Amino acid sequence: MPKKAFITGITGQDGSYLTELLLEKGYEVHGLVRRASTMNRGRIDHLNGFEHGPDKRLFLHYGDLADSVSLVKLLYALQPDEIYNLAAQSHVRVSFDVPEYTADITGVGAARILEAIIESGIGKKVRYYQASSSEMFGKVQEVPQRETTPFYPRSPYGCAKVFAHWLTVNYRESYNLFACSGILFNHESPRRGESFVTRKISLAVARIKKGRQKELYLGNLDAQRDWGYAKEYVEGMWRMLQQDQPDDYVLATNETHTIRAFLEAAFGRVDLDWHDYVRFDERHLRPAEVDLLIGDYSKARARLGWEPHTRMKALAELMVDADLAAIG
Ligand code: NDP
Ligand code: GDR
Repeated sequence: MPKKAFITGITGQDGSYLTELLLEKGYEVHGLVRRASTMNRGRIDHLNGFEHGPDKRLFLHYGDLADSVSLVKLLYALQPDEIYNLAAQSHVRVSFDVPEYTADITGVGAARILEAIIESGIGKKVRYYQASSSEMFGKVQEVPQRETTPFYPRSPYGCAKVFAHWLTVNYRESYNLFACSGILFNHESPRRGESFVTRKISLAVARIKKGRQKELYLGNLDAQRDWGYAKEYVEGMWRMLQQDQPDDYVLATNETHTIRAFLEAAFGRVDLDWHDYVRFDERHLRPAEVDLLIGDYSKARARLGWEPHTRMKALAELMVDADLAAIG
């Protein structure tokens, strides 16, 4: 019998890479999808051979992290071996506009799925992954940030993730659940949502180069981020659930760069000077900013044998190349 995984957020950046990885490993993959007025499956469309063909191992189920009963019913019916909770309102700036909604989905959503695990009776055998975030570190307390660094979130999103993170620890300790949190630093790819800064930049570079865009409006260029490649990070998620004991792990590159440095690398890829195109728009500023993120992934290296391979410049270049190719 193939192992069975259930993924919330399967239509997102990480969900799509994780689905590819698990299908490659022979898993049967079940994903939770939201109903939307336009199709939201662009990132997993290329896998639809696994939905219909002879090797049918990908199954999509309508549901929502806001709907507890559907989660209990699904988990009871599926009896998965592994659950990856990747769904979230994941945009930090937007979380200031919709704090209650962000708390409900990004925070309480994790409570709903953890309770669904207990209620459906699968708690003894299932392994659970929670998508925690470096955004929980927020205001700098320690550099580089590691598993033991105190949290000081700076956004409704960060606060919601702290709630979900501690609840995961609590269910592990209260119910002996095999529950892990991956505290992942920013990870990007050609599948990154277009409103996150790296993808916004790579897409603009491609459009500017092809004469389809003139300017790029951004906010704070001084923030420093530890950017890795999403495809490599989903491997770390999977490895966490294959250990003998559940635990929490930081995944990062241990390098940090400003938004300016990313601009330099992305525009440099097509021999343009970003100063000629980038303009300031205060709408992209946040009421409170996270100034500096740099992660220490030594625990993941030692226990999981996990290493990042793609650093910022290579990442910027592969994203620009992908957007140039997609524009044609
Ligand atoms: P995305 O924003 O690309 O994907 C989010 C996913 O959640 C989408 O599939 C989305 O569905 C789904 N979703 C949103 N709201 C609901 C809901 N109410 N019910 C069910 N599904 C919902 O995020 P990423 O792939 O980048 O990130 C994955 C997870 O990891 C998120 O929890 C994020 O907060 C966290 N994280 C991400 C990091 C990063 O750098 N990428 C770093 C650290 C943590 P739809 O397609 O319909 O919108
Ligand atoms: P972040 O990523 O907030 O770190 O959260 P984002 O790419 O949105 O911002 C990174 C930094 O860039 C600055 N910035 C801008 N950001 C956006 N989105 N748009 C702009 O125009 C812009 N101009 C400057 C921001 O101020 C910030 O400092 C991401 C998300 O994936 C979270 O879900 C995840 O948990 C964290 O990474 C780790």
